[in-house]
Amino acid sequence: SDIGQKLKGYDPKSTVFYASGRASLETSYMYQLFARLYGHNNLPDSSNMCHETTSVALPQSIGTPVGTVLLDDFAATDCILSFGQNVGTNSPRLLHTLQEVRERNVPIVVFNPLRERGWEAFVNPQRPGQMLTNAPTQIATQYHQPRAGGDIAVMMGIGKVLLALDDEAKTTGRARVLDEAFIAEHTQDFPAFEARLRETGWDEIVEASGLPRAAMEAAGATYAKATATIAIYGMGLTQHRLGVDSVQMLVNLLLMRGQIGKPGAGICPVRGHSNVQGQRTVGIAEKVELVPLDKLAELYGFVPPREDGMATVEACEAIIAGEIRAFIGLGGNFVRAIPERELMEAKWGGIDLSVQIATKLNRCHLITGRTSYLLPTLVRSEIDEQASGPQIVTMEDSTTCIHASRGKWKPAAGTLLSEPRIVAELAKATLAPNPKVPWDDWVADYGKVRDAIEATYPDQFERFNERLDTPGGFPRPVAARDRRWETESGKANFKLPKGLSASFDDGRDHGVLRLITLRSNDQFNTTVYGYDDRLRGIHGSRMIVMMNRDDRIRFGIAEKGTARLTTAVDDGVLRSMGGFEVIDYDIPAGTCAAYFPECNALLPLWQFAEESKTPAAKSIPIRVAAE
Ligand SMILES: Nc1nc2c(c(=O)[nH]1)N[C@H]1C(S)=C(S)[C@@H](COP(=O)(O)OP(=O)(O)OC[C@H]3O[C@@H](n4cnc5c(=O)[nH]c(N)nc54)[C@H](O)[C@@H]3O)O[C@H]1N2
Ligand SMILES: Nc1nc2c(c(=O)[nH]1)N[C@H]1C(S)=C(S)[C@@H](COP(=O)(O)OP(=O)(O)OC[C@H]3O[C@@H](n4cnc5c(=O)[nH]c(N)nc54)[C@H](O)[C@@H]3O)O[C@H]1N2
Ligand SMILES: [Mo]
Repeated sequence: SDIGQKLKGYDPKSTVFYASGRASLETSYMYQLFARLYGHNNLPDSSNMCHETTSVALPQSIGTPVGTVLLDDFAATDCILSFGQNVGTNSPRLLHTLQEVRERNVPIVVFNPLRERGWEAFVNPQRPGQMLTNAPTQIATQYHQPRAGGDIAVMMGIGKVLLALDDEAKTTGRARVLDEAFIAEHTQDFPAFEARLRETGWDEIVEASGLPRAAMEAAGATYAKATATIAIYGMGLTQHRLGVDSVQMLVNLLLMRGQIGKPGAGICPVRGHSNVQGQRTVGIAEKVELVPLDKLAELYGFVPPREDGMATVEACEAIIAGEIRAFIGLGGNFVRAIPERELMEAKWGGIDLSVQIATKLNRCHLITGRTSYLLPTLVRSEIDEQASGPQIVTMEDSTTCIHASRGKWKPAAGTLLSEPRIVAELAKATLAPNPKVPWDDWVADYGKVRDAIEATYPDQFERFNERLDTPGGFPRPVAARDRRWETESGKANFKLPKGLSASFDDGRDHGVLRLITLRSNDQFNTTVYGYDDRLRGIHGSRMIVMMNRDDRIRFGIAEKGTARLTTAVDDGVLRSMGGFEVIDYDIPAGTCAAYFPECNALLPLWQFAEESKTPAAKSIPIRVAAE
């Protein structure tokens, strides 16, 4: 109630309600409604730092903010292309699916600057036979190592290869490589895209991609033979200056061959948090166009705020400017996950009220506002007992399937409140009573929240409560899957990339490297469990820079020597960290890699993807000096 008292005293627009991607659909729905009843759309979430690029790119291209692939499609595919995703470390369950795909001898073509072990060989711990013989499944059948931010060029190269093979097929009368019928019926702007492919020279492509032409020819030839192709991608595409263009280029490649909206094919962004996609689906979004505000107004009898709220980068800017009075974090570790760590930590004290709803202590909880609350909550595996009995919560996965989850364990403490309960109590303490918003009934029976979600999104959540127990979850409808394109043109759009390099413009300054920040298997985002990166063979420390040997020698650093990294931008701010051990790694010259979140002090807040504002964490311009 103290929190409610304080919130009542602020201008709602000077407060921020952050969400990490874990809260259930039920909690998320209640949380966004709380924010709007209170009077703002400042609902940044972790996806602003993650797949926001996807949420901007895909609607322009194919009219949906989410991927089009279902798990079943993997059983029907005969080719997989993967860009900028590290399956072994970050999505080991998908590795099991890929193992099955490989057992059908399907080619998997991987593009990643680093040689990631998880893509190379996999021994399935759930298959005792394989553990005994120790004969790993080879996952990637082709492995190409472009420079960081080189993917647009790579995909231009592959597109050129497809055109050349198609020209050849036309003259020899062999089967066409392009799906002409699909292009004519379903797409727009192919001629402009084709012209761009033809006029872009191989020299530029080789230079910007960091790959030899033969690599793109090999990948293109494999893709040209396939009948059903899935394109997988992760942070290696989304976290770049031209991240949106990179994702759209991948869609272009699929459209050329009609690979969207048929079994075994499609675009597959691999998400991180368990419900990060679902939170968006039920209204945690700062952009009002993504939210059915009229429906909320009608259901709950209020006037929702109509102007866009702050996403993560804008929230950081406002905190730096001292404009934010209160910050509520529904999970997550905001201060550690965002760029510009030094300045953000220093400015956090200017926030009057800081509230964290969390299952685990994290560093963010030690950095406090003038008044701070840490509200511990149940974790999903714990039994959530409410007035109507034990409760179920739901989530949406990367393939738009809705899953139910029931807690199994006795809660860590009898006094722990559930997330929906905490959100309801905060809302009740802050807002004037509104008989149309039955917070207590919702908490007593989460099924009633699901009814409210269904009432708000009738097309998406038809018969929500009835379908909870569908094995494998039930899919939300995605129009592009049925080749319905909810774009302005009513077609799928070929989009022209703004440049060949997705990274910053380095003006060919060979003193500046592109620093990729990435994860190890022994961490979940900002929670670091241990200092071993088993899959990369790195042990005992995370203050490591993985560097090409020639670069290391060029910078005069001894083998396993120490170095200082300094961000190479002229904005008057010194961002510099020492004490990194430099190790020789299989990575292209000009690109190096180190761990997130340790390196976030090096990432300028204004270095983000155009349009989506996803921080460009996959190429920080840095200079390296021996220490
Ligand atoms: N164990 C574990 N699992 C996790 C997480 C975790 O922290 N730990 N985090 C979760 C979350 S929130 C997310 S979003 C996902 C993230 O999963 P991923 O999308 O796999 O993210 P990253 O580990 O950041 O690494 C991306 C990969 O892209 C490569 N890469 C970097 N730059 C480029 C580039 O320019 N081009 C190409 N082609 N590749 C590039 C890197 O070498 C790396 O292998 O994982 C989720 N799963
Ligand atoms: N440099 C750099 N920066 C990055 C990235 C990068 O690759 N490089 N990746 C970005 C990405 S992809 C992401 S998603 C963000 C991650 O940003 P966040 O989502 O903010 O960070 P997490 O570490 O996932 O948050 C974990 C905390 O959430 C709480 N928590 C866990 N489960 C629950 C739950 O069920 N309920 C509640 N209430 N709390 C819970 C715990 O207290 C835990 O400490 O970081 C981004 N930042
Ligand atoms: Mo993420």
